[in-house]
This record gives sequence, C-alpha cells and structure tokens, in this order.
Amino acid sequence: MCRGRPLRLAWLLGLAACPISSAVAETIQIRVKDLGFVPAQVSARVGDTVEWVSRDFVAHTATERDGRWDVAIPAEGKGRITLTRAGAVAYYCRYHPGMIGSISITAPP
Ligand SMILES: [Cu+2]
Repeated sequence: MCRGRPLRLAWLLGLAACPISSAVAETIQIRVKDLGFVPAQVSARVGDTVEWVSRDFVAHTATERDGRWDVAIPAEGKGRITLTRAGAVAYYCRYHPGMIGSISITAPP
C-alpha cells in the first residue's frame, strides 16, 4: 500500500527544488527621467529582460553602440529587450546622445 510513497516523495522533492534554480530570468527596470537612465549601470544575465520605463514627456531610445539593438521608448511609455548574448554593452539615446548607460551581461551558469 505504501509502495509508491517513496517514489512520490522523491518526485515532490525534485519538483520543489526546481524553482531554486538560478536560471530563472528576471526583468530589470531602468527609469528614464530628466534625460537620464537610472541606474546608468546594471548587471544582468542572458535571458533577462531589460525594461526602460520613461517618466519624461519626450521620446527616447536605448540604442546599442554597436548597432545590435535599438529600443524605442515613447514619452511616458516603456521599451524592453530580452538579452541574448553575454558581454559588456554600452547604449545611448539617439535623440539625446548625452544619455548613456551600460549593461554587464553574464552567461547563465
Ligand atoms: Cu533621449
């Protein structure tokens, strides 16, 4: 009668251990305010999403220096990207080149 119990228990323990995995992707929010990215420097992992949330009344972009991506950030709106490769990334706003930021992206373990 109790035969299946150890197996079921192991299965439950295995299931419980899964959410502890560090491979869960996160969303990193960067505020866009007064012509600046806050924080200007963030760390992330491949698979994470970066979301820029603007409180400015003018449009901005988050444009990767090497041209790999270009995210439109509407006035008082949001723009987002999911990170697909590791490395140090510098970005800026095409409309306001003085707005700069960087993302340090590490590969998942
Ligand atoms: Cu801008």
